[in-house]
Amino acid sequence: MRILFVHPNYHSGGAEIAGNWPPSWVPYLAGHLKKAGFDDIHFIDAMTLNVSHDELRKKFAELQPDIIGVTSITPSIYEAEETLKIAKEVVPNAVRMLGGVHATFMFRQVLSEAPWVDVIVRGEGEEIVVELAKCVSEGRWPEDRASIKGLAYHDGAEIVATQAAPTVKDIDSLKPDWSLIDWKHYIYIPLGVRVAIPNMARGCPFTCSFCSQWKFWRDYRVRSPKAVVDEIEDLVNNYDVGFFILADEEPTINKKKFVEFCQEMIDRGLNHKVKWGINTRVTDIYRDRDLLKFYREAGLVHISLGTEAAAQLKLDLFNKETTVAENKEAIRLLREADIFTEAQFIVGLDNETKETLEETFQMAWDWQPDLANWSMYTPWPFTPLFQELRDQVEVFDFSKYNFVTPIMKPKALTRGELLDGVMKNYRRFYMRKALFHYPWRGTGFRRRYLLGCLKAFLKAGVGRTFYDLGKAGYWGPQTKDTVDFHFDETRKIAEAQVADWEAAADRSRKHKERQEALRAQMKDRAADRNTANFVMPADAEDEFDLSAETHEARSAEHAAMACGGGKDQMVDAAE
Ligand code: B12
Ligand code: SF4
Repeated sequence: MRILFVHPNYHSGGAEIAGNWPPSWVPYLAGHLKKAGFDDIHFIDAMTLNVSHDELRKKFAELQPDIIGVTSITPSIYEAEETLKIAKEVVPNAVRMLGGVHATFMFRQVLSEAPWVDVIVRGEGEEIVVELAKCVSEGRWPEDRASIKGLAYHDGAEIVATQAAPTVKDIDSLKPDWSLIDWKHYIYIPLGVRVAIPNMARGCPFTCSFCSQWKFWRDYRVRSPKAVVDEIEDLVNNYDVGFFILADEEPTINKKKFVEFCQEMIDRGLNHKVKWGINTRVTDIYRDRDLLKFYREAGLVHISLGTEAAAQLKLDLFNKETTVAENKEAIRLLREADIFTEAQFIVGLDNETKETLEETFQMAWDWQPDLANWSMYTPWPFTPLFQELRDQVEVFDFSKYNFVTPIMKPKALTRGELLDGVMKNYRRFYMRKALFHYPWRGTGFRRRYLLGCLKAFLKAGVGRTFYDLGKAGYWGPQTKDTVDFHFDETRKIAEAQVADWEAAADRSRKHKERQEALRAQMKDRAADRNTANFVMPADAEDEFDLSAETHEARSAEHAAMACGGGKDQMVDAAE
């Protein structure tokens, strides 16, 4: 049976300016499928190779797959739908399957607007896709689809979802197959070497209100550091990979495992063959201040920090549990350890003004990270912050939900002014860095890396792909009043399907609410007992139950608090 995966051809001139990146979802799914005996797997990276719809038609006809699987993040959803529409035209008998975060939470809207999608795989795909492939290959599709957890599909006129599948509990069963990647295309521009995105841990115990990732992955799980280093050894020795980033939301949460991972990289001499980067939280840098040089020795050269917002007000709104002062200190510590820092700011909320944008610039310059990013706040419809702000959201054209287009309009600024303010920050920051810092910082690796980053920026700037500026018609401050983001105003919002999707943090919160309600009740009862007519109610015992569910919630709360306590994290509890 032949399976074809397609990464949709969507571009938005943000993170991709640093090079072409191989999509990890394909090796991770393919690894599981191959273990189950499905080895006729093909992959088209329509994004990297800029494959047109006509070319896709040809390739589909040539390959004649039995199943076509496409991924979807929010901004790529329409292109993903379009890709499967082409599949319906060209290979109508292939099962058309869609996965990824957007389809997971917005399956009703997606299946309504793209009825040619046969099935949506919700959440982590490895185990579900194997069940699905077996069902198809044994001729049980679609009759038996209701027995597979984690699917959504049309059943006649209705859209139905089967029970949510559990997360991949045996996380060490992940054995990605990177052989499907055509490596010559994937070069990290700053270093001019091949790049990969392995995944060590899944999930995040924090609950930042703007973020969709903690909810998507649900439970925090980390792979055995040795197994991840085996994977990296394979990437380095067999595919000549010279740089990687961990796909993880926050790989340092579990300090013990992260240290083991670094030690293993050093013990196998991989630190001299490959350099790497991570995204992580400021609090972990703080916590690990004495280990940063050791991390650097293990090859960790680049850390992107979710400093998020300059003003403490925003950090609180985002539920970040960090302070502005900690952000500055974290960057200083990283500089001291010779690790490149990238500070990320989120801008573009309702209360953004010229002054607050200026503040983020001043803050960035004061902190002196090597790189700074200003991302537009993007209201993923399945996040808590969206629920709070939904009355202010006017644009539901998801293709523009990409961190670079101003989706929200601040009260005091037009969208053009917001974009212009952000560009002003970029221009000032990188001009000064280019003139006064990058060429003069050190002589070896550091200088080469910084100049490489500058090269990537210049390449995107000259090609006007950076921030989609070409598409929006932004050519500098003089065009701020004429920029056009081409929002498709016919697109409307639909409810996200999050009710059946409980993350550990949700369970923990519910448990806390129950406990508080219980305490309040006990207080009331105590007050009642002091009155003459008190009678013990028949259901009193139930209210004090210590059922399995309560117990599970308690453990979840413990784990979440242990990892998510900001400065007070207990490092080993997440194991
Ligand atoms: C690496 C990365 C990139 C890389 C590489 C992207 C690529 N080619 O794959 C680069 C730097 C290019 C990039 C660019 C962008 N990214 Co990005 N990226 C990530 C990051 C850090 C890791 C993604 C990853 O590899 N995860 C590991 C794999 C294994 O997980 P996965 O892709 O989710 O796949 C699993 C499941 O979703 C499911 N699944 C997924 N697809 C399918 C398909 C089928 C058929 C099935 C059955 C299952 C399935 O099964 C997989 C295995 O369990 C994530 C954050 C994160 N930690 O996940 C952000 C993230 C995905 N990016 C995001 C965004 C917005 C972007 C950009 C728009 C930003 C920009 N303007 O530059 C672009 C869009 C590029 C594009 N066209 O895809 C957002 C998406 C949010 C959302 N709600 O949609 C994320 C979540 C970051 C965030 N903070 O919110 N990104
Ligand atoms: S730390 Fe916050 S922003 Fe980062 S993945 Fe976790 S919840 Fe999302």
